[in-house]
Amino acid sequence: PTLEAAELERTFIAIKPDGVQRGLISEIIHRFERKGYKLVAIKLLIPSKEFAETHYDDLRGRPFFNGLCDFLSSGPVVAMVWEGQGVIKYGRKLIGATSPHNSEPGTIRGDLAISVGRNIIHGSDGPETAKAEIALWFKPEELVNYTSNAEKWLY
Ligand code: FUP
Repeated sequence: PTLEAAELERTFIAIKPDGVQRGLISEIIHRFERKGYKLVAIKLLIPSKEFAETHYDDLRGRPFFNGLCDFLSSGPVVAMVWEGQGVIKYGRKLIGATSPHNSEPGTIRGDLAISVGRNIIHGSDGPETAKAEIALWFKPEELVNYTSNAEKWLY
């Protein structure tokens, strides 16, 4: 694909409060960075409970919904947008299965987490979700346009 086309793929990634409090921010960012993806937005914030409920809107009605939203709003979250060829699907691969019981060693959850309710990271599960989550968490002007020198080797 052309550089222009490749640039269009973006995903929303969040390091949840357990990941932040366990000191795993740099470890997680490192894994996306060294793969070759490009960070285009990042901020630290404590989401409100209501915001967490909006983020997880599709899980409303599930038995773990309330606890999940309490957890996401319990402390600082690192919200990010990562860009690159195939970043949505491959980002999920880097993250690993939802339950750390099933996630393979070598994945973020497989290497760093043990419980589904404390699985340290979120990643958009498809193009539509990615678009909606980026729009929910970031204002358009918070997405930074820049060229990284590494791109000429990766695209
Ligand atoms: P994922 O996309 O991998 O984050 O997984 P889901 O969207 O299915 O679930 C969102 C979050 O709900 C998970 F990260 C953890 C939580 N969850 C539970 O606590 N219990 C469950 O049985 C399933 C999900």
